[in-house]
Formats: sequence, structure tokens, C-alpha cells
Amino acid sequence: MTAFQLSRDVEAALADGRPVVALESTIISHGLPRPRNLEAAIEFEEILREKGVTPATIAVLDGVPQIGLDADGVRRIAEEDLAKASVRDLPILAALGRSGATTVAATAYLAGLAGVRVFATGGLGGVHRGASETFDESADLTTLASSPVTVVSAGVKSVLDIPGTLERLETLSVPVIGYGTTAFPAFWLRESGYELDWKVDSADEVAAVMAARDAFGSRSGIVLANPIPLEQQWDPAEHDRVLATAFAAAEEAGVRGKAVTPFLLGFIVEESGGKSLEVNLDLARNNVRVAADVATAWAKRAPRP
Ligand code: PSU
Ligand code: MN
Repeated sequence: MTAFQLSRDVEAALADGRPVVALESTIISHGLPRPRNLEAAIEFEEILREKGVTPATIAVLDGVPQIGLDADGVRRIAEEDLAKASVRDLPILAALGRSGATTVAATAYLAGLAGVRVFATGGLGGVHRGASETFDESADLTTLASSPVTVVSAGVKSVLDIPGTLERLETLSVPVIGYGTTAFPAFWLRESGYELDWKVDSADEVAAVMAARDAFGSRSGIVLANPIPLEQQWDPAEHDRVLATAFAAAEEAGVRGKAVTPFLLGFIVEESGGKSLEVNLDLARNNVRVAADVATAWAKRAPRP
């Protein structure tokens, strides 16, 4: 049994030392509504190819973790009802021959195994509000402590505990760097109100940090926090209004545990008249573009395998 399968494109790109960017499948299967999710999955890959970067969309299909999907694989993650797969689910899916859409955690883990060093997503998972009671913290955080992958993300969604998430990333020794700013973004908004210690101003600087991290023998990931451009962000007042309504609705409906986030996100898309979805797509495209630049800078300086 092989642990994972590289697509032919990804295998050739890695062998030649050409840039590759990993993309997650949970955002497609569970994070975006159909049929926009299939369009988005195809578009993210196209953005990369236009920039000369090989896309490696990652998912588990029929028990085999795939690093790079063909057109039918992309269709399957968008149209089938796949399990949401984190790292702990991978051996179960593999042994039972089942399929799953990989979260940031599982995607970063598999990308790290396969030697894909740059990964674009929308927002990272994090510490949930009330986590001191529920212990609900995404495995995205702990997995990044030991997966050597640079994740380009628009911060974390403001439905999470943002300062708690930043504290945990500090404890886990995961570097968090702002791209062109020290203001940590809040997904739909350019600024969360929380400041980072460090920023970089170019993809070359990110690649230099990656090389230095390797030189220190560190196996941690890096979070590159890439805020949405100001003109594309959600109106902050409307954001605050919709979120307050969403939290009140979740409370009233008595939603608990892992059902909370899907409930809130679905409610927010509805209540915003689809605006939050457009912003979500814009920030994800923006992250894919930056990840392409970082992977290109990395390929230029990394020694040929
Ligand atoms: N954040 C988003 N959209 C998403 C997710 C996070 O803005 O779709 C997904 C990612 O796949 C992330 C996962 O890894 O949710 C985190 O889920 P959990 O909190 O259950 O670990
Ligand atoms: Mn959770």
C-alpha cells in the first residue's frame, strides 16, 4: 500500500524542481455551496497554471490520498458527499477504501509528506469561541507545528477566537508572518485588531524564511497571513451586524459542538445576501496568487532534488 499517489503533473514538477502549490478539498466540499464550489476548484487551479505553477489539489479518493487531481477528481470533491477528513481520519479512510475531503490539517500533513512546500487556503481553522469549556480547537494548529508547509491564509474567520488562536500558534512555535502588514487579518476583513510581530514584503523574503527554517532543522509550518485588499473586504459595520445576528440565531437554535461552525457560516451567507461568499472567493483567489509567487520564489532558491 502506498501512502499517497502523486498526479503525473505534480510528480514531474517536483522532479524538475518546478513550483507546486497544494490546495485543500474541504473548502470545496464543505466550505462553498454547489455549484460555485466546482467553479472555484477549477478557477484556483487555473490561476496557478497561468502563473506557471502546478496545482496539487489534495483529497482522499477510494482510500488513496491523491496529491493532484485529474478533472474527474476535482468534480468528485465538488459533487460527492465526502467525509470531512482531518489527519486522524487518514489511516481509517486508507484501510477502508473510503473517500474524504482533506482539511487544512490533513492537506498540510500530506503536502509535507509529498514534498510540496507551499499551500493556499481561505482561512485557517483555529480556537473556537468557548474552547476553554469545550476544548474545541482545530487540528490545523497542532498539525502545522510538525508539517513543513507554508500556508497562505487570510487569517482566521471572526467566528473563531482570534487572540486565542494566535496564542496557541505561539505555544506551538509556528511562525506567523504578515504579508505586507503586521495587522493580522480576520478573513472577510483586512484587520482583526490583533497585531503580529513580523511582516515580510515579498515572496522572496518568505522563501528566505523557509530556507532559514530548514537550516535550523525545524519541521514546523509557517502561517503567511495575507489580508484581502481593502477595496474587496466586507463592509465592517455590516460584518459586525451579520455576525451578531448569527451568534444570536445559533444560541436560539441551541446548536452545539461541530454543528456550530456550519450553522454560522450558512447563516452568514444567507443573511449577507451572498456578499460574504463573494468576499470569501476573492480572498481565496488572492491567497492562491500569493502562494504561486511564494512557490516560484522557493523553486528558484531550493536545491534541485
Ligand atoms: N475556514 C474557512 N473555510 C473552511 C475551513 C476553514 O474559512 O472551509 C475548513 C478548513 O478545511 C479547515 C477546517 O481546515 O474547516 C477546520 O475545521 P475544524 O475546526 O473542524 O478543524
Ligand atoms: Mn473541532
